[in-house]
Amino acid sequence: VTRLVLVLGDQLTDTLSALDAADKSSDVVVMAEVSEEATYVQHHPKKIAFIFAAMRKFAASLKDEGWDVRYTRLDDPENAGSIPGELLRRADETGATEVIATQPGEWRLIEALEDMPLKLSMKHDTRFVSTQEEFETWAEGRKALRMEYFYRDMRRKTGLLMDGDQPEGGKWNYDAENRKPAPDDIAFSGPMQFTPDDTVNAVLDLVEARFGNSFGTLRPFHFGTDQEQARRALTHFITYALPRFGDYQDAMLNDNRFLYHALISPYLNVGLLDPLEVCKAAEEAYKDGHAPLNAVEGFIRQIIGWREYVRGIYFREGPDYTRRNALNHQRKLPDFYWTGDTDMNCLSKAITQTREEAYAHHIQRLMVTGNFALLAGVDPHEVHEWYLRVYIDAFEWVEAPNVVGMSQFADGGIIASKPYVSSGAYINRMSDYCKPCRYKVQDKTGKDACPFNTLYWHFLDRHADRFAKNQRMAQIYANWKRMDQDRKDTILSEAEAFLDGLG
Ligand code: FAD
Ligand code: DLZ
Ligand code: SF4
Repeated sequence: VTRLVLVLGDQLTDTLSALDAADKSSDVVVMAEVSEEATYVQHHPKKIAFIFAAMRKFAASLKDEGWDVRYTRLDDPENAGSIPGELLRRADETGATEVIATQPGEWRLIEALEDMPLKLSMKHDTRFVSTQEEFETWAEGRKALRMEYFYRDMRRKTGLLMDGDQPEGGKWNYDAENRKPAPDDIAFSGPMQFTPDDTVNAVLDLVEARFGNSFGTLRPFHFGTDQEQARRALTHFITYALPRFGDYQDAMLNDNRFLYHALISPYLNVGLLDPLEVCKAAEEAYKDGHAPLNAVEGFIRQIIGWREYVRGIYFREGPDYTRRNALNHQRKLPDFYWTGDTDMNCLSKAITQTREEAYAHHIQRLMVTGNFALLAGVDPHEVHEWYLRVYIDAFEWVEAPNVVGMSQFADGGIIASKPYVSSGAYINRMSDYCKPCRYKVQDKTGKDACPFNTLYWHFLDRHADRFAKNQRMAQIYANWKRMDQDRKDTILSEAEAFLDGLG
């Protein structure tokens, strides 16, 4: 009997568990470009184009391998408009009554599949280093779920950068060596770019016609869209950027959008690159003497540490995670998140770049757009939707813990042990954004004062009940306490006036 094998737009891996469990000679692969997935949030057009183009190429490669693939294009007149709708249509067409699927990376879609009137065989997603079971075992009974300890277990499990049972170089984590401010000269021309081929061009036309009015610039489009291109992008990064990735991981520059970052998260997240393959290639560069330990350890930590850890948290915390709001923040997301139209240069630069590239690196996301939203008290659900929409690598399992947990502290401190907030001084130290800014980062009050400076204290003051007891924030609260009352009043009233101006 024929069964349907579902392959989603972020499951483009030939060793996918659903494909492994299927029989090429009798089962039918179902892939579909559907409006429900393309519009449940209004994604950046580059993100939709990337996924559709990669889906089309992956479907073609499955056909070449002998699979019977039923692929539905967005503009197909028969298109049922949703993943369950397409599965039901294909079930009618083939007589199948059973669907084999790999667990989707979002609760919404897991629930939609479970609600279908077809027998469902849901397989674990095996494209990760850790299993959910392993994560739950690790988390069980712990007071705090700190990434660092989970990461060490993943190092032991994979053997990456291990010297027997000890970490290579004697330390698990070289983060302290990864915080250099941006240098004047960046000796990396940026991530590998690919010229659109016929498949990509056809998708670009479709996306322009259907989603051209969404936030985000579609062309030029340079992302790779198949496994071979993704691997070339990885090799390019390892050869030219990895050696300096560690040093400048947290730096930001007006005139350089990528610094030494890999831009491989889109490829990893849709399955064109395998996390272990990526880490082994980086480890090899260390063993060959091509890249130093702080760079390679920092890079591997992001992938087998953070990436695996946030996934564990997403599935452990359940479907209501994106509605958490521990700090009770209610402000609407300021309009300038959609236009970049603000005098705050750091925000304007990060948002404009996001609109044009569908990409910003970690510190821009955390310490510029995320930091501002948190200081200003924006509703974390609105912040979550913004991130899910605008970044090419945004899928809920990875986006939500980073935004709701790490960046907005809306989960009450499951991921972050203290809120990621800073005044303008941090941004000034790590970037050259402040030089051309209309605000003065050195001014703490007054009409030219950097808004981050007043908002920082406003945040700490309004949440003192929660954070003043936090050991890691004691020094900051002691400074606030020592400040004379007039100065405090000025700071707080200027912050209020600024917030009122946000609407
Ligand atoms: P590099 O800096 O070169 O890092 C290498 C790889 O490490 C990345 O490709 C990524 O796979 C992994 N990685 C690094 N940090 C993280 C992290 N915190 N969580 C998970 N993986 C990580 N990453 C996403 O993949 N999707 C998201 O939607 C996403 N949203 C984010 C939202 C916020 C507020 C923050 C602070 C971070 C978010 N991240 C997200 C993590 C990180 O910013 C991106 O993975 C990274 O910027 C991708 O660019 P890169 O490939 O150049 O990364
Ligand atoms: C993000 C996305 C988009 C834009 N479009 C599709 C689509 O048309 N068909 C599809 O199978 N998947 C798409 N995806 C990816 C899914 O939204 C993703 O699988 C879920 O959000 C779970 O991570
Ligand atoms: Fe951003 Fe303040 Fe620096 Fe301007 S002065 S770029 S607002 S941190």
